[in-house]
Amino acid sequence: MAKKTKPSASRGKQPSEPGTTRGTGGETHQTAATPDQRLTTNQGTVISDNQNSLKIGRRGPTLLEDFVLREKITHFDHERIPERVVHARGSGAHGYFQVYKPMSHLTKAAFLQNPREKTRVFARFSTVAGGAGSIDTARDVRGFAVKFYTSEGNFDLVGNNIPVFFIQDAMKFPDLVHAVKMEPDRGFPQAASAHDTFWDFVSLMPESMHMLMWVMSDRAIPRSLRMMEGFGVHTFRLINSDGKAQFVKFHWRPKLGAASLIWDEAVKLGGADFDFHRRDLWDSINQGNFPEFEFGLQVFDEKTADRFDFDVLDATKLIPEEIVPLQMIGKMVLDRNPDNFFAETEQVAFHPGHIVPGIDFSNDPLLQGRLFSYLDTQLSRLGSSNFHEIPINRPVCPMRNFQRDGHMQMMVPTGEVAYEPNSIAPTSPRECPQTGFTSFPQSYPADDTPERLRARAESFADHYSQARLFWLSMTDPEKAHLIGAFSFELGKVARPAIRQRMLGHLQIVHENLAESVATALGMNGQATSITPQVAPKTMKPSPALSIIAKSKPTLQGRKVGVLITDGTDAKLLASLAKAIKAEGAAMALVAPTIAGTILNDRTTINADHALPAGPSVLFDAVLLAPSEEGTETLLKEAAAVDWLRDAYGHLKAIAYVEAAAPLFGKASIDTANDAGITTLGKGNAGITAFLTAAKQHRIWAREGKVRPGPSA
Ligand code: HDE
Repeated sequence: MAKKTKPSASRGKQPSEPGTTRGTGGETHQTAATPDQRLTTNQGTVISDNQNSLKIGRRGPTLLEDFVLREKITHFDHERIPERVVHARGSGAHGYFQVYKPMSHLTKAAFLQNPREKTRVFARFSTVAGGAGSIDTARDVRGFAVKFYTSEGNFDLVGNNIPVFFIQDAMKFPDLVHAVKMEPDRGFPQAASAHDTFWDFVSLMPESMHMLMWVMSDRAIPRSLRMMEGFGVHTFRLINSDGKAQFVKFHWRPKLGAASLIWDEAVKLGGADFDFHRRDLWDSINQGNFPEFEFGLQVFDEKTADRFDFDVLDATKLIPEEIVPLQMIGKMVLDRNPDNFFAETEQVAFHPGHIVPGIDFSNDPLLQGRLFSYLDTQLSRLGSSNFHEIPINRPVCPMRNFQRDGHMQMMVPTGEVAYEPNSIAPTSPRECPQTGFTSFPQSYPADDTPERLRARAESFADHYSQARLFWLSMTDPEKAHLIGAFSFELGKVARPAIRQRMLGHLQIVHENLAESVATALGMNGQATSITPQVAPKTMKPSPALSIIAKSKPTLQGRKVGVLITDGTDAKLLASLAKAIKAEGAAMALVAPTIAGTILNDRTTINADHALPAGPSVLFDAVLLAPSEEGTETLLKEAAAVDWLRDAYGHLKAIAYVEAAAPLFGKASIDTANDAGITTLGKGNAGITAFLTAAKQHRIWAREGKVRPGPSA
């Protein structure tokens, strides 16, 4: 039965926004103020009503004829493209790269010659295991991919924040990824290596041991994408204009220093702010605090490579900086957020095979496999061999050849010639032996057998020496975190045999590590006996591998959270804001309500977070500045007690006004003998003491009090 509705008299009434009216069903209509603002279909036809489909009568069926609706829904239905098989969750930023001085002695690559030239870049940071919608703070390797739009073509340095990898041969990559991803029958766990299939696989792959040390270390839970190192991982070549080639390892070093989360903090951040890293990168660029990374090289010749007791073609090995020092040759500054996440961050197509003259590959069998995989993957993700025409992928230098047609061809080539050699288009593209890319004329190794075979070089067989080197190079807190991480992850493994096998490997890496993990699991004496192919050597520790040993006191790029209530001292807040800003850090206010906190001078301010939405995990250091009455309320509030308790447990610098003292009792925190807990009296001395403590990043001496697990 048709129900009659009167055309409403209300259209044009109750506008809540300029240009806003209500339709007959009460729906909101916003109309264009200028011709330029008019909404159109993809064919440019101006749309009169974007709220209602075309029907017969107001309550009748929708017409197939409604091309506006059909176009809109069809486009929507096809909005998703396949996410990346790995590295699906990523955050990108535009920026530039600048070399410090000409590098012509090492390479003829044009973008490494002129210190005055800024080469545009697009960087994408990612987690590896989780899907596109997974959390940022998972324990995982981070992708660190940079596309340099150079005057000689795009150069993609597709690296990670860890200098080594799980496997030595591309043949094993699908197995590794299948093992770490969600188990295929149940579809979980998401973005986590703490499950049976991952540990089953790696415990059968001794070559993974070195990488496992890194992914169980603090490196796998970075504090910020702006605070992690980056590595090209493989050995590459640099070639100068005389044809002289040297080996090279590429490195990135963050200007803010490398820093990590505490595992419990990472877990809680997963709930408090799913997008913790993405938001941090976005906000810092938006605020003009541009993330900066120095670009470094480890350059060595073949003779030096031959002297190492590991193979430089093996991606599970690194070259200690103490043996081949890093030379910093330039910097990357990320100064612009993407305009559109999908068009840029999602569609950017990295490929280690995007290379320019002056740089070349090595025979690393992992790299060789990658040279196939990335092009192939772009075809399935972006759906066309014309993916290089998408704006984010387009080179900025001239690009011309005879490739034609294909899905979504964006270019309109002219002329009758699409081949060469040709005689009828003498100005059409031709090859150039002088400036064109020529592969390094590597001679075949004299000591190898020139037969076709499937085999692994014996020089790849030492799987434990560098894992031990990593352990020995860590500070005590880092060792404790490694024990904690192995214990956590293996504790999630249901099958005892897998845990026992891993304990067997850890015993070869270092007995202290193995014993501590076994104790934490309650499995002392249960390690499977494993005989290594090559007995590990004890190498000289490399302090460069430790984050904590290299950490410098600074608050730059960090965030201080201040808990306030009605009656908080306005003068104190003003002095704090000034002092924190002077350190290059940011201050965020947390209050029981987001709006309307009345300070002791009767001014009203708005907080950045309401207490339930602003847990202390969001901050690097915290300060409690409630009034006495405010403290009375906070004492009854679990979120306030957790705020303090978590900051303490996460080893943060904490300062408080005297009125807040009862909160420490409620949180069972002993304020005595803790260099990270300071009081704020009158004057600035308290603020200075707090900031000095906060610049240490973490109060490591406290850790034994809050996590007295098996010690290293
Ligand atoms: Fe990747 N990797 N990978 N990978 N990888 C991909 O390419 C692959 C490896 C890395 O932000 C995929 O476009 C194989 C090492 C980063 O878009 C895929 C092997 C390193 C990114 C692929 C490796 C990396 C990827 C998935 C072993 C550190 C994200 C989607 C032979 C040096 C780039 C895509 C971005 C992405 C294959 C090993 C880094 C499937 C076969 C080692 C940073 O092509």
